[in-house]
Amino acid sequence: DSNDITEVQNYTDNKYIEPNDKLFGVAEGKNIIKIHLESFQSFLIDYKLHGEEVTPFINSLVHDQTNNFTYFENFFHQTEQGKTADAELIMDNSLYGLPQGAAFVTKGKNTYQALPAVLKQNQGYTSAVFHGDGKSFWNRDEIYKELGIDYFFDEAYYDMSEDQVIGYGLKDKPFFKESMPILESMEQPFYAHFMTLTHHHPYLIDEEDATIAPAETNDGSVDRYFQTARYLDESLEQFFTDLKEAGLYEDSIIMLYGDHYGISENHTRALSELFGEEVTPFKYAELQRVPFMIKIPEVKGKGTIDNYSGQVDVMPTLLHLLGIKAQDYIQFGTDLFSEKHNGLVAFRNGDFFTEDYAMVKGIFYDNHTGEELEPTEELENIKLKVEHELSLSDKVLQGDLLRFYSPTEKWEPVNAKDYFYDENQI
Ligand code: GP9
Ligand code: MN
Repeated sequence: DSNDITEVQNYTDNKYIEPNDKLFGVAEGKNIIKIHLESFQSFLIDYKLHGEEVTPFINSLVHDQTNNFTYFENFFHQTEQGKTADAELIMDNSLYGLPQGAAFVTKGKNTYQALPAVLKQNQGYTSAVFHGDGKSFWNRDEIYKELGIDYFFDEAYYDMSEDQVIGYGLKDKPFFKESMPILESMEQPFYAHFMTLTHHHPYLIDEEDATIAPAETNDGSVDRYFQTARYLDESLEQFFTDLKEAGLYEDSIIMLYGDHYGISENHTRALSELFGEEVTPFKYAELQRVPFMIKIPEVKGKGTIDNYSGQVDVMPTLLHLLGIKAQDYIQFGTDLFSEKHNGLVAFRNGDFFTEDYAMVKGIFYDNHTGEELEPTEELENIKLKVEHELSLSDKVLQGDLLRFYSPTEKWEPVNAKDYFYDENQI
């Protein structure tokens, strides 16, 4: 009830961290292009297989300062069973996913105050999701309406001929190619989310699309993981070229993120072989880093930033870049660019990382040496804080508490009935 939302609001209000003055509002009204790198883990960056870079284009975004990207090297995914859907939920709401199942499915009719709606109401943004799969996967065609997403371009908008499809759906290269004319016709400013698919378990790839040899661990999906990552990298390069040609590159915020791990804990034998060291539970937890990269128009890239952070931090960061105070909204994350950014990264199972410590499967570690630590009061307190924060986020979803919250005086609750994805939308 409304007491619960007050408890949550007090918590998030207290956790709120002031923006970095130099960046607050710098990107007001700019187009936002958000690119989902399916199953992409940070260890791929700069990784060399057979002496070759696997993802040379993404590496160049990280290292070539003239690209003006900022790369967060200690950014973690925070997803659970909802996988892609959890990543979407977390990043567009700054809430955690649920401990079991996918909130996208079980809480698909809740009230949300999600980024697409916030951007529309504050600065007149049009929002769209592009994805070469069926619209009902993860219940997207229902929950997107509650999130206030204006357009959803699913497989019905693409040429799904046999040679263009593999695994779950449309291959990434035709996906980006065919998305361009739709993007160009969109009303600006837009918030456009591109969700890739080819680099997805079990990492199937047609011979003509494979430009790097597989790894040689004898674990087929691990071996192919590098080939589909390369294909994704190439598709991204092509997309950036097309964005530049269309005049949509320079003046847009461009954001790339990995949604969750691609190699599960069932494959630690192969991973240990690849890394030449035993992939212990602590090491496996360290591998839950996914990339987060952002380019902001007219702002020089800051290179690589080592702040500990997670997907929950993305929405407050974007709000602040656009000049919207995140404090007005229920947000569990904090602005990545804030000098006092909160570096406690909570995982859905209660484990965590901080700059100095980690808890993995309930055991504490020194994050610098990887050595196990005896429990101390400090560590137990961090653990309790994480539990508390997750439980408050759960209350929001379980009790549908945003029904009782109005972020600003002008806020208009989203009405799912105003959204249609079934007809020809453009
Ligand atoms: C399906 C795609 C994959 O549309 O988003 O979801 P995942 O299996 O990664 O959660
Ligand atoms: Mn996914």
